[in-house]
Amino acid sequence: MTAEPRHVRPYGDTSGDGMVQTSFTLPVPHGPRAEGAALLLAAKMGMDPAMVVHSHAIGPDFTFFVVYGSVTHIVDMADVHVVEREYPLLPPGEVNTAVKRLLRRKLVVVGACIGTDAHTVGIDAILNIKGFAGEKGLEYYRELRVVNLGAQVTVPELVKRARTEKADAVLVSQVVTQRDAHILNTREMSAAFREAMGARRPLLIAGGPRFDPRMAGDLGVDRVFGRGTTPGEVASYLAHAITVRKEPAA
Ligand code: B12
Repeated sequence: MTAEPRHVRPYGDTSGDGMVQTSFTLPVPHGPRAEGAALLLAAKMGMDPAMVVHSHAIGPDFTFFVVYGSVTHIVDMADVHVVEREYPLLPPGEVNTAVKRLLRRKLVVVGACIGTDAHTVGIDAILNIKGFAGEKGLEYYRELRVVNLGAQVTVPELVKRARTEKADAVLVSQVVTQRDAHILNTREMSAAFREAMGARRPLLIAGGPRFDPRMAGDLGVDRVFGRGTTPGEVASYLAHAITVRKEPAA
């Protein structure tokens, strides 16, 4: 593998030519004026030159565009700040062994979609035995006990159930992001656990396609998982997190 370059630009036809493609909708009827507006927007976004490679009407008053062009911007890799996985990916057998050794009982996971969110496919992909992307879900792990509460669970209900089940970890999914519902709901959830249980609260994990893993602190949770998360990543995180709690020196 060659060393990472310090400054990068997108690659289209030739290295560093800056070519990108983007799509958006404008509230303008389909036609030449709409295409002109799309190109003006593209120029303001730093695409120069840019061309509309596709446009079509969405009803009488809107137009959808795909615009292709070269961006003038350069990314300095020194300015990139992301959350990188700081724990190893473990196969299910090793997760089970770690849980058994550290807890001497099953680790209890309570999962739910909170608020009005009814998008259960994501949390099911992580929890259900059939799993996701070729990996089995958490229900497959012998040393994990999974309680999946499903959709539209209120925060008080979640806290109550987590207590009853003696949850070690609470996993919430938030897919709808309209009016920042995912952020507000997750903050409400973490505040409720802090108020009800203080330092004895379970691990709090939030997930969904529009979360940024860097948001964990701001949301008051221990970890945030974004789009494309696999069950193995979550199970390995659980093993890592309980190790840190039980054996801080490790
Ligand atoms: C299927 C679907 C539905 C189904 C949901 C069925 C179900 N039982 O889940 C139905 C038809 C019910 C539905 C309804 C609505 N939907 Co919808 N829906 C989708 C769709 C097409 C796919 C979502 C999906 O299943 N993805 C597949 C899963 C596997 O991916 P995922 O959710 O990202 O999950 C992964 C990761 O994010 C992560 N993850 C997710 N949760 C968690 C949790 C934890 C703890 C962890 C660790 C990881 C994790 O792991 C998963 C695996 O990698 C999306 C569009 C899209 N293509 O994404 C719209 C979409 C999410 N829906 C949308 C909307 C607007 C709605 C409605 C409001 C529409 C309406 N006006 O009625 C309603 C809302 C209903 C409600 N009360 O929530 C919007 C949301 C826009 C926004 N900014 O908020 C989207 C993006 C469509 C769009 N482009 O407009 N929807």
